[in-house]
Amino acid sequence: MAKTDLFESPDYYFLDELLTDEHKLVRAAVRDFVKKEVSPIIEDYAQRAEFPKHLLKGLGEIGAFGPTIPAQYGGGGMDYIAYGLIMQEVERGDSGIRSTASVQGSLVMYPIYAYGNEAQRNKYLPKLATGEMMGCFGLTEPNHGSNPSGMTTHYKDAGDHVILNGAKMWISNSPFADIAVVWAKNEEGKIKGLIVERGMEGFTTPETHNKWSLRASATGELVFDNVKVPKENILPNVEGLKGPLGCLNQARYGIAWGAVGAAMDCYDTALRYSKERIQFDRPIGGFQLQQKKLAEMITEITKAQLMNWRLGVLKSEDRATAAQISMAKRNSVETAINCAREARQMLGGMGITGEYPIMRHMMNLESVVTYEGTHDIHLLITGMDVTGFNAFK
Ligand code: TGC
Ligand code: FAD
Repeated sequence: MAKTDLFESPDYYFLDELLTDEHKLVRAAVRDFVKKEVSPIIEDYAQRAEFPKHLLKGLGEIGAFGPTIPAQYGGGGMDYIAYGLIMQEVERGDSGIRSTASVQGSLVMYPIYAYGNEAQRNKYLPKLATGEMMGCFGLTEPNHGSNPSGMTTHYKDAGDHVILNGAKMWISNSPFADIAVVWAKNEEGKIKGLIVERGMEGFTTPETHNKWSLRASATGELVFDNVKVPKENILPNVEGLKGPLGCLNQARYGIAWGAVGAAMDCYDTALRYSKERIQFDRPIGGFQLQQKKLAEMITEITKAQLMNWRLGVLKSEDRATAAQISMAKRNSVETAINCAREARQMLGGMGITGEYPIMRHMMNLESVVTYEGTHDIHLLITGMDVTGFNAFK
């Protein structure tokens, strides 16, 4: 049954005063889209473990694909606060839908824009911006997750094309993507990015089933069995791990905002419930233990909102460091998971049902805390940044 979305956005420190009119307009359009198109249907799609493909066109229309890519390539040409707000609002609806937008904008459009040539930009970016063409990003392999530098997917020169072999796993959007930005080693062992197109012989994308998390997002593998990739599909302007990691900076930034959106939804749901649910002849919001949960949630959400806003300013000025982005991604996801767990308890038995969004957010966030660098990896990045000692090697 379609659900009515009663969300009211928490803004305890009047952060709206820091936003421009344009930021507020962008946010309003996305919030409206989520209330009308995502919230009413997302629970059913998640229960059925199905990605709501019909949302792609609308996501393109609200500017969720490539908000910071210049308008001449079909992107939104917006700043990073606008990008963050879009991700916040989309993930308020569902982390899986935000995943699709993150992958498309930050992990497919960004590398084509930043590392591609003009022909590649013109061929792919406008269609990716509207959602007419969808992409995915292949970095992780069965034996190389946190340590992508060990990847074994590789290609060999064969004249006007290369021959690609290997496999990627845990790839968001892979089952329906038209193209994949794939990171693979050349004959010198250097990591390069290639655009692999659906239909190329030897390229398959089996879907991954039985997920308890991100059920409304399609995840799969990328398998390359002697795939002939034209040389014109190799991204010319980057080499080495800094290529994919540069894309991850963009996506991790979006997740920092997105996860706070999920936290805001959990808080808002629990706050409303606490005022309506009567036990011992009074609303449960009147009990100190429930107030403690709500007070701690809004405190942590407000801290994360402030961190995101400041990071957005630094990012728009091109001053945000990768380590600052890691800190925000890690902090926001932790905040969101803790809010989801507390909010779930506040709803008692109702908290485990699909009548409310909390359990879905909670399960989704178990992926969000793992992908784009695990909680541990981001902690070690902060540790390395502050001490100067590398704990990875
Ligand atoms: P390391 O030796 O430190 O660095 C290798 C080269 O990369 C440069 N670099 C960066 N460049 C840009 N941005 C960053 N964040 C960078 N971090 C490092 C570095 O300067 C060096 O450049 P150069 O020129 O000297 O070669 O690399 P390492 O092998 O020790 O690994 C470091 C580590 C562990 C931090 C990194 O590999 C890592 O972040 N691992 C986590 C892997 C990860 O996040 N995977 C994500 C896969 S994609 C995904 O999950 C999508 S989910 C999408 C969704 O559905 O929303
Ligand atoms: P591992 O690297 O095997 O880690 C296992 C555990 O060991 C973790 O707790 C980790 O923190 C810990 N660990 C590892 N190294 C260290 C260390 N040095 N010190 C301390 N602890 C350590 N990847 C893509 O390329 N594209 C995608 O679109 C994509 N989408 C995804 C969607 C979903 C739903 C999921 C779940 C994953 C997705 N991923 C994607 C993969 C994701 O990025 C990886 O799962 C993640 O990087 C972790 O790799 P791993 O699962 O192999 O875990």
